[in-house]
Amino acid sequence: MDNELRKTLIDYMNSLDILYGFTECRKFIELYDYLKIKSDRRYLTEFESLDIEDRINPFLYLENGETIISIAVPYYRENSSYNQMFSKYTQGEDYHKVVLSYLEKISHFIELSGYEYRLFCDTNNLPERYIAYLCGIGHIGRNSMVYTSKYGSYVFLGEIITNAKLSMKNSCEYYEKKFNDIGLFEKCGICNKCLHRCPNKVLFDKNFRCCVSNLTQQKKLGLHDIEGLNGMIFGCDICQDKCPKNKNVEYSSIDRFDALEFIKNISDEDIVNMNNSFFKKNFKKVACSWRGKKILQRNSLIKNRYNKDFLCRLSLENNDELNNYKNLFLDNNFEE
Ligand code: B12
Ligand code: SF4
Ligand code: SF4
Repeated sequence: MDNELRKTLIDYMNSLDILYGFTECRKFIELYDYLKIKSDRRYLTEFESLDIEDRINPFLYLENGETIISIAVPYYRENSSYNQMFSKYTQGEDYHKVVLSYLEKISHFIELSGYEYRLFCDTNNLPERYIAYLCGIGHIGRNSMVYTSKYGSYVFLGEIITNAKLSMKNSCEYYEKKFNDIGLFEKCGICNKCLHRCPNKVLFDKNFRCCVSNLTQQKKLGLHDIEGLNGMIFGCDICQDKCPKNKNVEYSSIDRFDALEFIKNISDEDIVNMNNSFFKKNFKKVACSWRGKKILQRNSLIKNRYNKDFLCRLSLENNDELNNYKNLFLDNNFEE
């Protein structure tokens, strides 16, 4: 074990308002059956790889990996819930950039010590929540979120895989047990609030294809999905906001996550009518732009599907897809 580097990293990470932990780099074999069952039941969202090896094998990312460092970056700011149509995580600066900037600062010390490393946040197939849990960052709730005791579940996750030895090794039995323990949801106790408050009742069998967050990000929606958006433009926070474990948690000290001015005041009409330059100037800074302008406009239109005045005011001549939705909603067959 490189104790000196470990100490340097711990000292440095303690100076940042984030949480962190270390686990050995290994194949997460204990996840195989869980992921296979999900795949067989066709419960995978389009954001998950069909290749299980890709999801459980960190050596595909760094062949000689020894350690994974997981970090949890808190994002809940006092003004995070400004705009109820957008999930809290999309109202400030794009978290991919923010988390990456922390990972880069931390990995600087690894580089100085002559080791190799790879950085990840979200845009990878590794099980980031499971890794955070193994690193001791927190527990996993019945809503599948990683909960920290300081910031609740309002944290983003990021990882560094390195060939520096910074963590202890454990047996297969240890990991089997760690994985099976998740399913006991000991920290949740008898609570099952999130299961019942989830608008689409996703959490009973964890088919996240019907999750509002997933639906708002779909390029194509079926008619039956329209109600499933639950009036949201992007993301969903209900299972976190209703959770008692998120009461009285600390706010994040990272002001980069403050809700941006444009999103605080934007109206549904502004969204449907926005042009490319408005989208690029504003939405490109936040995390809900990655699927493009059209899905935000469509979701805003769907939110207002029973508001005939709103629909009639819109001029969507140059946009066939939105126009089709508008005509569908104005059709008498589409009544509340
Ligand atoms: C695909 C994806 C989604 C999909 C599917 C979500 C899902 N729950 O699977 C959709 C689009 C719906 C989604 C939504 C959201 N997401 Co998302 N998403 C991902 C992504 C890219 C992959 C997740 C994945 O592999 N899911 C598949 C399942 C199998 O894995 P899992 O949830 O990690 O589950 C593990 C444990 O929870 C545990 N487990 C759970 N239940 C049980 C039950 C039993 C019996 C057992 C034994 C184990 C067990 O085992 C699993 C093993 O990996 C990750 C980034 C990444 N690479 O990990 C981000 C990630 C999970 N998302 C994140 C966030 C913030 C969200 C949202 C809150 C965004 C929002 N506000 O709208 C919601 C939350 C919805 C929810 N309640 O989970 C964060 C989570 C941070 C945290 N504190 O947990 C991540 C880690 C991104 C990041 N880098 O910060 N997301
Ligand atoms: S994010 Fe919303 S739709 Fe998805 S599981 Fe949580 S409450 Fe349900
Ligand atoms: S609402 Fe209750 S069951 Fe759901 S994650 Fe929070 S404590 Fe657990």
